Amino acid sequence: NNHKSKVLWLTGLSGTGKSTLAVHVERELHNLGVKTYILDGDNLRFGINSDLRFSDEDRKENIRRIAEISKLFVDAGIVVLVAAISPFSQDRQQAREKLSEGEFVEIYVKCSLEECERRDPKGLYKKARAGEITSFTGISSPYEEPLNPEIIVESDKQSIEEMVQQVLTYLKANGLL
Ligand code: GGZ
Repeated sequence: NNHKSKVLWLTGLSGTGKSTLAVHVERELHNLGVKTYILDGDNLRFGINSDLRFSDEDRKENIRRIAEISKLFVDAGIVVLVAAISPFSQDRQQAREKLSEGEFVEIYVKCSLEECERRDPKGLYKKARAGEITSFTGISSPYEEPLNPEIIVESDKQSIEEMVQQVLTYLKANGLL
């Protein structure tokens, strides 16, 4: 087992740039010769999680499965980047507890709701405001902010390069790279 394998768990509202940050961090890790795999909540919902919707229960099950899959990849010696809203503290905590100490790095990709709504890349906030989508995170479904994440990046204040460097600096400083 590669001692460097771990999960970088990106949590935050829809439209904060979790997936984008995951792709950019992955690129840097590749350059350092690190094997990685991205588990994107939105993508997994087309395959393994296609039976799940957005009720609290389904989100809980979504996160449980993503955490279990992450663990398999970590066992295989791979650095996993998870990009999922993962709105509930308890579910993120349970994901953390499936892994060993230091193997779970929670990254809060923070961004104001106003800015996420302004970006609205898929028009989902607009639909949520119009009531065409129910249980939408930040509008009609809760997002519980991480109280003690390993890393907080602010995508409405920092550039993508700054956020990537912050993540890499954290990993190096903590002997995880
Ligand atoms: C939140 C929704 C919803 C509702 C569709 N609430 O920004 P996106 O579009 O590309 O990614 C979001 C994705 C959220 O899936 P996750 O698996 O990450 O969610 S969770 O961790 O809460 O289980 C969003 C889209 O799905 N989407 N409907 N109602 N996001």
